[in-house]
Amino acid sequence: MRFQILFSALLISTFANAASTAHVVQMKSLSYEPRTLEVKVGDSVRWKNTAYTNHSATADENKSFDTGLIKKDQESKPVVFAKPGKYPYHCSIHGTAMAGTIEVKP
Ligand SMILES: [Cu+2]
Repeated sequence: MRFQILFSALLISTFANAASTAHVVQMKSLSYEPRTLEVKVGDSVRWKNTAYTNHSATADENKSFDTGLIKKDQESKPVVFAKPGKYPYHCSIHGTAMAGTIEVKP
């Protein structure tokens, strides 16, 4: 009986770890909301533009991800984060005035 409970708990936690979460960051007039988003390895992030002007989400380092320009009411394709670390990014139009970070936890 005790073993069964333990086994079920193990199964549940295995599934929980395997499931990835789909996050959405909003692009406002000159900011990302939330500015810093914490995700887990394997999670995906989409950027949705709720402002009037075009924005992108472009990784600072080597453009490791780049949504391209997203228009009002449109959203990017999902970007999957496979490695832990901090991924600062900015808007290719507005530069460092519009910046955010994705923090990927193991
Ligand atoms: Cu912008």
